[in-house]
Amino acid sequence: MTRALIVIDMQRDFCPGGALAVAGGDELVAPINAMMRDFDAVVLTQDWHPADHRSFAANHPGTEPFSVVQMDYGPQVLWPAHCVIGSAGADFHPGLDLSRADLVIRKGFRPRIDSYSAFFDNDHATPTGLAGYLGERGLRDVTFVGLAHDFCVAWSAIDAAKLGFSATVVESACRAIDLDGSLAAARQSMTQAGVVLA
Ligand code: VGL
Ligand code: ZN
Repeated sequence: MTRALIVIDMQRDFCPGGALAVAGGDELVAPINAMMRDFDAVVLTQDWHPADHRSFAANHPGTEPFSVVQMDYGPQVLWPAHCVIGSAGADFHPGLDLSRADLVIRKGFRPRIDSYSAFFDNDHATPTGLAGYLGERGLRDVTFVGLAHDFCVAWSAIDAAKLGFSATVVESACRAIDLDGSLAAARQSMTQAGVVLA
């Protein structure tokens, strides 16, 4: 038991028609379902925000979505409200095969801090518990797919590599938001961190 597939944020709000839609996000459902068979374990992440979350532009009067503000943990992009706890938009895409998922990691539920990575909040310090889970199960080789390539997938893969996991991103099974060159920057950061881009 060594290889885990980590499926990042395959939720309605990140797919076409959703509140923070990533172009082509729904195209990933079938290939990701097919990939699940090839791994010893499957973990899903679920972006899961309270309505008053500080990553939402609506909670910073006078700001627009996709602008950047300074938070005490660093710069933060302000997003349209998305993946609100209990809303339909927070559900997984209805086509995603949930039967193979051993674990669902929810993230972003603390109102004052965002959490792109499956491993840590955006302070890079508050853990989600995923590293402990993978470690206890002996899953040292982790492959990332899902949404969005340049935010939650990239931050997760970089943290995995920094934590000593063997980390791969299957780029054909990811789609990007691509805000001001964020995909190119994310790919460079991933490569620098030792993430394999497959
Ligand atoms: C994500 C922005 C805000 C992601 C989540 O899944 O990449 N991006 N929340
Ligand atoms: Zn979010």
